Amino acid sequence: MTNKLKLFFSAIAGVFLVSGSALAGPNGDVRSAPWQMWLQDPASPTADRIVAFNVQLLVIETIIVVFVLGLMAYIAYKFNAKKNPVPSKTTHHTGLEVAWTVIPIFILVGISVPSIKHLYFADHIEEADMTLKIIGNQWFWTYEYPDDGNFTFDSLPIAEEDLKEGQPRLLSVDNKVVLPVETNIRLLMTSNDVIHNWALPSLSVKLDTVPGRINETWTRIHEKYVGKTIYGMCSELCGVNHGFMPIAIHAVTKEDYQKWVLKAQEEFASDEPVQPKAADAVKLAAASQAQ
Ligand SMILES: [Cu+2]
Repeated sequence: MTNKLKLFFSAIAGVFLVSGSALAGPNGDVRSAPWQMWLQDPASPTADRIVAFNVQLLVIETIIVVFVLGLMAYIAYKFNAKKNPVPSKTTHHTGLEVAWTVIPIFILVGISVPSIKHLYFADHIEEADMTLKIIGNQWFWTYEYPDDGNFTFDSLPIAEEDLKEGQPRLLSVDNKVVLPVETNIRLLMTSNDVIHNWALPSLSVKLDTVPGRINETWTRIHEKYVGKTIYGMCSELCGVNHGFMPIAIHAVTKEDYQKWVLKAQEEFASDEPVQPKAADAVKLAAASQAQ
C-alpha cells in the first residue's frame, strides 16, 4: 500500500475513533456531539438491540456492496471492447435469473425475522414497575406521574441568555424528567394540540404523540447512567417552534427517585390547569429563535 493510501485509511479510522470517544457531553451526559459519525451510546435494552442490529446489517450491506462492486469491476475488465471485440448474443439464463431473484428474497426474509422480533420487544412491556405519561403541547412537554401521587409538571426550554455553565443550548429544560434506573417504565404519550414526537436516540424511543389517542412504549435505563442526563427532542414538525421543545431525562437511583418523588409531590402539588403556561413557552422559544 502506498503512503497516501495508508494516510487515507488511517484518517477514516481516526474520524470513527474521535467520534466514538465524543459520544457524550461534558458531564458524560448523553447527547449527540459535533461531527458524531455513529449512533449515540445505547442506554436501554431496546437501544442495545437496535445498535447491535445496525452493526449486523452493516456487515450484510458491506458484503453485498463488495460483491456487486467486484462483479462490476470484473465485467469492465474482462469484457471491455478491446479484450472482447465480438460480444456474446446471450440474453437469458434461467438458472442465473432464478438465483438473483431467490437469493435476495432469502436475505430480506433473514433480515426481517430479527427486525420484527426487535419491533415486538420495543412495543410494550407486560410487567411495568411505573408509568410516565407524556403530553405534547405547542411547544413544550407536560409530564404526569400517575403511580407516584399523580403530580404533573411542564418542561420548558431554557432561553439561551439564561443558560448556566455546562447547560447545552436548545436542549436544556427548566424541569427535567426524573426517572429511576433499572426500572421498567411504561411510557404513555398523547398530545393537547397537534402531533408531536417524543424522541430520545439513546433510548431508541421515538413515538408520535397524537391528540385524542394514547400511544404506548416502554424503556429501562441502564444503571451506568445514574446521575447523567439523557437528551432528546420533538421529532415531528409541529409548528413554528418545533425546534424548541427539548427533552431531558435525569437518571437517578431508585432510592433517590423515591426522595425526588416526595419533593416533587409538594413542588408540583397544584390543581391549576396546564394550558396557561403555553404562553411562557412561546415567549421563551421566540427569544431563543431571535438569537
Ligand atoms: Cu413538537
